[in-house]
Amino acid sequence: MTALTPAPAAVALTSDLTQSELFAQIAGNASLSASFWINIALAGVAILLFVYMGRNVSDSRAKLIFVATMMVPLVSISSYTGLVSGLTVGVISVPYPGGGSEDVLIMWGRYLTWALSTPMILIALGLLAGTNLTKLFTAVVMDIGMCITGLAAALTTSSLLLRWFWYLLSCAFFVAVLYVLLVEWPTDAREAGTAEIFSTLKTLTVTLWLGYPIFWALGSEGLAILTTTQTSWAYSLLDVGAKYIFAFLLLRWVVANQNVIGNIAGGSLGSVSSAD
Ligand code: RET
Repeated sequence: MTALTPAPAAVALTSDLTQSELFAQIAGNASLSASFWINIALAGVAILLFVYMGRNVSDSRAKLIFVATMMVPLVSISSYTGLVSGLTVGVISVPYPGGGSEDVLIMWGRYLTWALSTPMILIALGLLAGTNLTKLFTAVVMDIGMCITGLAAALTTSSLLLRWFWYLLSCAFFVAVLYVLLVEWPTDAREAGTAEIFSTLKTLTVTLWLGYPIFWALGSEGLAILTTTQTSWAYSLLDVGAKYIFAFLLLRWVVANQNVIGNIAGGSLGSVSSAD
């Protein structure tokens, strides 16, 4: 039983906390915990809803879009379980500009799991736009680059300058993703006959995704204008729109327009539809 009992929440924030102490820190902060639990609950509802919505999908491209989109709440529920259990959070000493440092709770699991969930969002969008393999590959690898360098920014403790250098590198990867989303795929979607829904999802995605680097910069891992709890809520709320609302709008359209999806030629990805 003692192994299951959390350590007292009053333990000070230091970089040598055990997993149970981290768990207790999180459990002791009702608002921070709620920012995690709300996503576990929403991801659970989304998974069940999407399985139900996809019950009659028969077109193979539509099925592939479903699988990619289903992965988003599946990764999310795993990601937030990692955060709430103290497994994927840690305390690091973030250096100050003038020397010295402050111990900050970081949610590094978020960046790690984004490297799995965001490519799924892009694969779903690319399939919807009927893009080719080159552009899909470009968007996905640039996106993974963005997440991993974002993780590096959050974990670097040796130098404040290098933390922000990682941040800039991550932004550079992000610009490539934005280019594909804003310039390449709208043209592809016009040809595929999916321009209208693509445009809605693109606007939702680009707007919400821009919030992540902004809140990183303002948050506890960046300029510390926001507290850890406020930063966590910002990410959690962005997640609600960028994952569940995005996925619902996409899948609802796919179910109703399987004939359009089935007719997408899709450049070098054309075989997706004909391989069945
Ligand atoms: C970081 C910090 C470094 C600079 C940039 C970032 C961008 C993050 C983005 C995250 C999107 C996450 C989503 C998750 C859904 O599961 C890593 C915050 C550019 C765009 C949509």
